[in-house]
Amino acid sequence: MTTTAYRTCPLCEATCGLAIEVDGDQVRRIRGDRDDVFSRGFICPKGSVLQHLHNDPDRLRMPLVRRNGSLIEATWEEAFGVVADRLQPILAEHGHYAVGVYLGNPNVHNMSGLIYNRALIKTLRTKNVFTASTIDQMPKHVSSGLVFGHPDLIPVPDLDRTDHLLILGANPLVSNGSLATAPDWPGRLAAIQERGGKVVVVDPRRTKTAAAADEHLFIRPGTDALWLFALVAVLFEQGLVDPGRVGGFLSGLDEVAAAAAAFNPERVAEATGIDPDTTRRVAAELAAAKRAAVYGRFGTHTTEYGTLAAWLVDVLNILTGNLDEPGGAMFARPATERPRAPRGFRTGRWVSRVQQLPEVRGELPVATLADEIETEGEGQIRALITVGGNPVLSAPDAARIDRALGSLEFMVSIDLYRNETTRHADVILPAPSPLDRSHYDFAFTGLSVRNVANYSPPVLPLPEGQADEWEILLKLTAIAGGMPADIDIGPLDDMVLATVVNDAVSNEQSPVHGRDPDEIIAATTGGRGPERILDVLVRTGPYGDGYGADPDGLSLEVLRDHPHGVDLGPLQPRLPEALCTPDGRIHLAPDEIMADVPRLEGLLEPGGGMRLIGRRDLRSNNSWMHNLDVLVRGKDRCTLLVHPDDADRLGLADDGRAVVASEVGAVEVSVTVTDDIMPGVVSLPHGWGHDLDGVGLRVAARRPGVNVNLVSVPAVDPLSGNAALSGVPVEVRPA
Ligand SMILES: Nc1nc2c(c(=O)[nH]1)N[C@H]1C(S)=C(S)[C@@H](COP(=O)(O)OP(=O)(O)OC[C@H]3O[C@@H](n4cnc5c(=O)[nH]c(N)nc54)[C@H](O)[C@@H]3O)O[C@H]1N2
Ligand SMILES: Nc1nc2c(c(=O)[nH]1)N[C@H]1C(S)=C(S)[C@@H](COP(=O)(O)OP(=O)(O)OC[C@H]3O[C@@H](n4cnc5c(=O)[nH]c(N)nc54)[C@H](O)[C@@H]3O)O[C@H]1N2
Ligand code: SF4
Ligand SMILES: [Mo]
Repeated sequence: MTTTAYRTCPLCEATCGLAIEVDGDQVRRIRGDRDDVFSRGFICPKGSVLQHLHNDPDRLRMPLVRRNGSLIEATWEEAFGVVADRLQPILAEHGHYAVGVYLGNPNVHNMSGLIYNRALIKTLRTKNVFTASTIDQMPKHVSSGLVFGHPDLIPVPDLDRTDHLLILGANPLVSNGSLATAPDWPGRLAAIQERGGKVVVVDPRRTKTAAAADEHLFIRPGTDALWLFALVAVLFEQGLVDPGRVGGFLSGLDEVAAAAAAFNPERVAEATGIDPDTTRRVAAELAAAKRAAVYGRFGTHTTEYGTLAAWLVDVLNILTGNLDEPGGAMFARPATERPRAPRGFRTGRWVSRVQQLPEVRGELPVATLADEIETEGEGQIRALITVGGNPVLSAPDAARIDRALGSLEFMVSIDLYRNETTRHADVILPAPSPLDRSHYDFAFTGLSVRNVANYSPPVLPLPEGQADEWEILLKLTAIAGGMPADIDIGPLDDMVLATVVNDAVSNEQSPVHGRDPDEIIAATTGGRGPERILDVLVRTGPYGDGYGADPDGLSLEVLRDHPHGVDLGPLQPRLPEALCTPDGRIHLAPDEIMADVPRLEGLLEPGGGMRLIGRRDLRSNNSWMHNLDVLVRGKDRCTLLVHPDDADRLGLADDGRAVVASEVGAVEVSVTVTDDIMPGVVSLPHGWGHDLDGVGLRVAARRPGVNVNLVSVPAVDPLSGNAALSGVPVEVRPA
């Protein structure tokens, strides 16, 4: 008998609802869920083939343990036993910092990761915590932290009500969006145009999004901060600054005006490649639009000036009166939001040992992970725990990371695969398939262009003997805390729950403030694991039932009764109440950021030479999904895009071979000559390079592609520690 299960897709930030036809333990078909309150049937090629991931014979179903150099299948008991035997002596002898942690991107798409990684890190008490955030969006957290007081107060473009959208460094028609959760970007952007609005895209490549937009401007990679500053300068110069309602709680306007004056459109033209008249017109159109939003993403953030650019996007939204207004840039209000104290935000509470790079949100830059493993001395990383990630393909100077991981005394990974990174592990603990676990988007409901809440139970039961990911994480937590490997983790999970409940009852702004924690725990549903924590978070959240306070409010039970999600309506203005700065004001000109502005002067002198940027493909997802034949078949997608003028000058031919070399490494690739890319810039996608020894990805190995991060340099944005993956200086020559 075929039944239909409803499940939010966990692969990317769009959070599409899937309708999954199941027959026994077999998935027959996956379609977009037309009744999903947010995605309304939208789906991309990846979501529709999740069953291929589920059925992939290379996906790990048993733990692997290294014996005599090879990774071989073992029981869970054996695997956890090895972890305890190897990890505990390292902790005892070398202390907490000797164990590092790397958390990959899939953790933010996973309830277990989002709740239980914290317990592991707290128990380890290591400062050597690295996540995919510092090869991605960390600059936005820093600018939001400094301007609004909390790193998660990230404004999103109100796509469904705006009349004018200026997009920089994002290609949502392919990526399906990031830091702006919206299933069906293609439909939502087309709707802006249909209602008479305008979409402008600024990108060194004519992407699918750029091609669909009303206007596309080529920009020299890495120079967004200069150009955004020029827009700010025009607004002040032309008297177009009008912050509107937020002007009542805004500081720093004069400092920004003074700083912007140095970056007028004429001065930045050569470096950015955008002529002054165009810059002035774009600024004027932005100011004139009734409801406008500026949105900057991956390409804007992953440069050495990422925080400045992230900040300037918010500055523009504020100066044009579009912050916190319908149709502008607004703040989501997720159903699991916790009350936040107005404590403000700071970074650098500790620094990395080798390069002295500041911690941000308790994390150090992935770009310095290899330094911390390879440099001897007190605090050196000797053991590493990786959870769902692949730094050997995703982090800069990948060859060095690969070497460094090979030199560790001990490594344990939780992953679906023996990938380029986990092949270095001594123990790999298999995470369940996405169809075997439940789902709720704690992270992306906070970045959503509409407030929704959507819980999905597992589509298929966890196979006999497979541990759920939260159980694996709690077991590692117990081992990190010095407990024996065979310990019952139940009581530990009860402690995790108790912490969440105690936080709620002790918070004055919580609807359960002052209530008896035991009474709350007794009334909580969901069983052990993340569900009951979700129940507490939703019920004590802004739309919750408050355990009786609002009988019509949300709870896990209500979410279970709504398999297509609960629509909580369009975004609402949230300022000044939501601000977390100690003085309750928006800090338009934070000291840390103003002190970084002079560094931009160095960017005004355009250096010669070629610049390397990345690109995404609809059928890829970072370094994974390349093992699914349905997604990778067809022509090679890991090719170097080169402009015809550059091809002529450099002696490169379409379909010919080229070498791309940087300070740290070189790769050889096939060339695609196209005028979709601007002169002086070449593009290569990331996540490829599956031809390394010991990788258990047989389909991917047949079309390995090359690892672009063998060429990416480990330079960082100093304020956020984020890697400068976009605009890498390279030399390109015929192979
Ligand atoms: N299909 C698919 N979807 C994905 C992913 C995937 O791998 N495949 N990955 C997911 C993840 S983890 C993320 S973070 C999101 C990212 O999603 P997006 O933020 O949309 O990122 P990209 O698609 O990489 O688009 C970045 C754009 O920036 C441009 N660019 C490069 N340098 C510069 C610059 O200096 N200035 C400007 N203005 N533009 C520049 C590039 O040409 C590119 O078009 O995508 C997610 N969705
Ligand atoms: N040059 C360049 N480099 C980039 C980028 C770029 O555009 N250009 N993009 C960057 C970005 S935005 C990101 S987010 C990073 C991503 O970098 P990472 O997070 O390091 O790598 P991913 O490819 O996302 O990790 C995929 C691994 O997670 C595993 N996995 C999937 N689901 C689960 C799960 O539920 N549990 C567990 N335990 N494991 C799971 C998969 O099996 C796979 O092996 O790469 C960055 N690197
Ligand atoms: S757009 Fe993202 S969330 Fe939607 S189906 Fe595709 S991968 Fe899944
Ligand atoms: Mo990402």
